[in-house]
Amino acid sequence: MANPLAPRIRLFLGDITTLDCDAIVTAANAALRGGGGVDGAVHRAAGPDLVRASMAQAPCPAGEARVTPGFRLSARFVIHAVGPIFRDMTEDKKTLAQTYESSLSLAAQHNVTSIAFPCISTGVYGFPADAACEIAIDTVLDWLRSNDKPDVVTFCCFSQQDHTRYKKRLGELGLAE
Ligand code: AR6
Repeated sequence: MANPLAPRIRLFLGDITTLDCDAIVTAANAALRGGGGVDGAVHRAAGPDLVRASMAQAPCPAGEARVTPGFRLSARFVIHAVGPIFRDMTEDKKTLAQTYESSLSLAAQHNVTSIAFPCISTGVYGFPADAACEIAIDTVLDWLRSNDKPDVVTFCCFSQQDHTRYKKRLGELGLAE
């Protein structure tokens, strides 16, 4: 059965920096100084102004997010979201959900129309991918049920495995494309 939120959810496989979204989220560290993984790709694509703008807003504890311009990216904004370094499922689940909520809240404050999320914390931060997928989708859906902005949320998966995982979960919720 189709989910009424279906028009507001997209799934993409590939590099988040290529997306034509109003805001893209990067999986940052607390110092907001750039790094590897998706953060490395975002900083390379945005150019050196990004690290100056992000570090000026550090530190950013896990569960929180900060916003900067997108500089050379086509995205108007980059949202620097710091997920938990995985240690304990009960605690870190809450922090990961807060990371998504903080990003969505900042996006709404900036009237963002479309936003793309990578799979936060599932790379070097080691969060188990199945649980992270469930938290990401559930938190975004909860937000969209009670907020008009952002209009559209894209889950950006970089691996085929993540894409399959998200597609399955979204399909179970009547949200597959
Ligand atoms: N586009 C979309 N997703 C990507 C891309 C890309 N270009 N490149 C990698 N991913 P990670 P974390 C996926 O390690 O676990 C950085 O050094 C990747 O496949 O980037 O939150 C930061 O500065 C994975 O699914 O982020 C922090 O120090 C997901 O992005 C630390 O890593 C997240 O993996 C944050 O660790």
